[in-house]
Amino acid sequence: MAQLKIVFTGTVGAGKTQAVEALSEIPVLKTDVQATDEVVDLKDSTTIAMDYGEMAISDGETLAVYGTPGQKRFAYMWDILSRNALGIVILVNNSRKDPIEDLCVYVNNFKQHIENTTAVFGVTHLDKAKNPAEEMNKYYTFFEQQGYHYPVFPVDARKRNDVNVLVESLLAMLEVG
Ligand SMILES: Nc1nc2c(ncn2[C@@H]2O[C@H](COP(=O)(O)OP(=O)(O)OP(=O)(O)O)[C@@H](O)[C@H]2O)c(=O)[nH]1
Ligand SMILES: [Mg+2]
Repeated sequence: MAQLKIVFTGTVGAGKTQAVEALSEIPVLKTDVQATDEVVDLKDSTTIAMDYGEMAISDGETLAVYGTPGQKRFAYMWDILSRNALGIVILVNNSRKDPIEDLCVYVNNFKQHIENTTAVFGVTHLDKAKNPAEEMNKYYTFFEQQGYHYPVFPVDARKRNDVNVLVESLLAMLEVG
């Protein structure tokens, strides 16, 4: 039987590895190495190939949860990991200089996969903002302007409940679809 899988993608430091760790019921297979170049200012390690975890969903089925690398130099993994995924979760690090531009990079790169399946969006690092609700408004407005009918949620990738909302929402959309 084909593996049921979803894929977390998005910018460097958005919390993809953290999200897979928050969700997974098995020890996460990680390919993080010590960060170099511009990533070093953000955090100690970065994903070079993938994160892999698993979680139980309804009917005793297992959902495979993959995280992609964020860095564009490892972008060849994006397509490989997304093949046959049920849907894509895009995480956006709101504390970066231009998170909407970041978001566009991933929407464009995963366009085909998103069109063939579906997507949900999670905005992370909102706790660093003075007014998180106001920050969220810029995403809602942007989605409306673009005609994107995808859910977008404020999330903290360190919190399982937050990340689970993304997964539940993606699975619910697939059932409806
Ligand atoms: N303050 C804060 N920290 C967060 C939030 N979400 C994630 N983090 C932290 O931000 C860092 C994100 O790191 P990773 O999970 O390695 O990010 P990644 O998206 O896998 O990054 P790459 O693999 O390098 O592309 C971790 O230290 C998380 O604990 C959030 O909402 N707020
Ligand atoms: Mg990572």
